[in-house]
Amino acid sequence: MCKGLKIIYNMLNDSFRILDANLNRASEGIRVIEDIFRFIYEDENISNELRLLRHKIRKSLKNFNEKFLTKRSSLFDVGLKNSNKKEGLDKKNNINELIYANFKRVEEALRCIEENLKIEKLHKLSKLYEELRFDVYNIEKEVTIFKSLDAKKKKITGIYAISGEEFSCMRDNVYVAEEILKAGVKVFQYREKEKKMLYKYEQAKKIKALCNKYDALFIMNDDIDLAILVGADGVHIGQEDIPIKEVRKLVGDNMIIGVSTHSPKEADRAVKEGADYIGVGPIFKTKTKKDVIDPVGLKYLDYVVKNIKIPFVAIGGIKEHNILETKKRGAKCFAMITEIVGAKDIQSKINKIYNLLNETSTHNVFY
Ligand code: 3NM
Repeated sequence: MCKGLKIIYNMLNDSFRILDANLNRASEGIRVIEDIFRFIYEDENISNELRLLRHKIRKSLKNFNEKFLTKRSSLFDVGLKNSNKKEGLDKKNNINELIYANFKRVEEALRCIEENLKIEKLHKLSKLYEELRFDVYNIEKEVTIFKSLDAKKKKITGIYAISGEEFSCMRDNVYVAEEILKAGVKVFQYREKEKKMLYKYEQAKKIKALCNKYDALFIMNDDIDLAILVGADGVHIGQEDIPIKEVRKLVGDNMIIGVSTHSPKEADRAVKEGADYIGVGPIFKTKTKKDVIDPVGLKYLDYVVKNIKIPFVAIGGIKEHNILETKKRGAKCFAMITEIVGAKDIQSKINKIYNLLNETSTHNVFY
């Protein structure tokens, strides 16, 4: 068909060419995000939600497939010329940009379908597309929360420092925290069991600001109210604290939740209940925790390395002289109180530990 005839032919034809283009646009856009969550983040929930949505979209208009194909006219698409002209403008620099752009593409496509179905008097289908568009808005929010938690979880590596003013050789927690952060530690947990609330609140606020300055995570032990007040990145709870799902209700979607565990059963339960990471200990003997059980040793760590798929932190009696034993067994994150806060020169203690960890790695995995 010559070009002139083609134009007239298309003008005489309804919205089916638009519907066809946007159907492809929507499902291809979903596929891009779906594959990122399937193959990069390996997240079963989000990739499956996207897969189901893609199928729903394809299925909803499948009766029109033949009509779509007869109206398709890709070679005469004036948009293709324009798209080829703006070479470079469509660059994506990272996965986040790719995800963002494709969500917008999908939302726009669904709106186009919704509006054009109205012209075709397919009102029921149009309503369905409105619903699908809202489903996408919702998945987009889930994805944003997922990425924010994922970025936090990725920082659970190397040294995980915990406060303990009574072991800090008369130094205040805020001073100790800054020494730790200056040395490059990326996770700091504020843990003070005996201190008054106001004292903890004041210190936590200052240390949270320091964590922001040094780009580190600030985790609050036990006190969910303080965690919320100071805008902590996470909260860490024990076996006898309120259940994870209730904590989640209080702290919202954006905080990671860590749970102390001491046995395979506790680890499995914490994962099932939605913990973002677990503490695994006590690996060695420790006097720091008042109500702590006898060391569970490296055997429990072996179980976790083999069976637990969320980040975990080895804890309890970890020192410069025994940290490599835990590392050899597969731990990647090491929590310490006394070894660090009790060191005369905190920065040099941390440097020595990082050197040890890095010397025994094929590349610098730790700061
Ligand atoms: N939790 P240190 S052991 C806070 O096994 C804490 O869950 C533990 O202190 C657990 O590094 C522990 O001084 C104390 O031994 C860790």
